[in-house]
Amino acid sequence: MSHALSDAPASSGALASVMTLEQFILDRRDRFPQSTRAFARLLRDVSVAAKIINHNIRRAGILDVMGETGTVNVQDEKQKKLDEIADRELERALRRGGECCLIGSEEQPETVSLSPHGNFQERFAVFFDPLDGSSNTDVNASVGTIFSVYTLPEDIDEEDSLDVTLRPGAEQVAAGYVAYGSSTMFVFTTGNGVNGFTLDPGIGEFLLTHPDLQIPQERAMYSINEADIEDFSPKLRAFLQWLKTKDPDTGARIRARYIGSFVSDFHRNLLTGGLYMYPARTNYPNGKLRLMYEANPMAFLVEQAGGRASTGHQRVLDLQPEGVHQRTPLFIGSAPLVEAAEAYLQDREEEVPRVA
Ligand code: AHM
Ligand code: MG
Repeated sequence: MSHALSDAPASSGALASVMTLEQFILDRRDRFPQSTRAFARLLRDVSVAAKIINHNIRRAGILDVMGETGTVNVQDEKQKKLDEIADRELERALRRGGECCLIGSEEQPETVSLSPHGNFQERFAVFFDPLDGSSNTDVNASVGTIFSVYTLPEDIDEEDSLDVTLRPGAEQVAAGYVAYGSSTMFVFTTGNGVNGFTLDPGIGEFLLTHPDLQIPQERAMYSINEADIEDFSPKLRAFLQWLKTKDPDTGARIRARYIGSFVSDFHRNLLTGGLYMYPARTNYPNGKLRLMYEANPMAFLVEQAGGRASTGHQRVLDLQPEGVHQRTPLFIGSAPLVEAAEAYLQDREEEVPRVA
């Protein structure tokens, strides 16, 4: 895979030719649907929060920030100290920036209204999962931050703000994630392709390393928690069986990878090709992942990278949200694999595309 950065050590002169995230945002501002100063600042604010969260994660083993806080979030999940730190840093960065008027976070029961204090034409709502896969932090596995950005109409007032911000994912103006893995990456879209930046810890800047990302269409990887197979529908089980069948001509077979950290699983599949699934299960008819700050932003990204995202029955980005913490089944990744899953779930097996 060829990326913009050469093998040169991070501190060498080779960096002079590499674009930082900040330069990229300024240079490409005219190509963003929202070409305003506020939008550029908003992206900058999220990236600054990402650096602070990264700093805390990298030092988690030495600071007292591992483990649980003793509280649960609105979804009855035990909160980790790092969840709280990430949530606080994102909210703080967006408040300080002054261009965001509403946030919705996995860690907060309701959307929170912020008073924008900048003199900007546009106002934004940002939905985020501050630290996705946080149960992985105690075992030193990778985690991520996911964010989704909408523009708000100028004339909304406090009472109707919640309803107007719950818009289908197709109306997002930007979305992205930060993967805190063996390196830290900031990957985002503004509806004009997907670009990935890697944090150079030496200079504290995100550098463009993965320009114009496109998801390979091969069936390289599949990711699902197969321990739940007894709770899956017979159609889904039949699909999984198809997925694991060797290619009759080449003998090639798919590999399974499941970290249990959506950002990490998604990021790997984006680079290698593959399919991530969190389906409906017997006791969870809507699966586990949340629409507004997990499924929607990743669906926007994957479509921009030439992939597909589906509930198994419809395009994720067309769902009309009913609540900020609403869940949805999710099949996301290389388009032919998602189409194959849809064909099985909708009893159209004869339409399953051939996937090399
Ligand atoms: P979280 O947002 O509370 O961390 O939950 C979402 C995570 C995903 O990152 C991951 O893919 C999934 O939950 C794993 O769930 P399971 O353990 O059921 O496979
Ligand atoms: Mg999550």
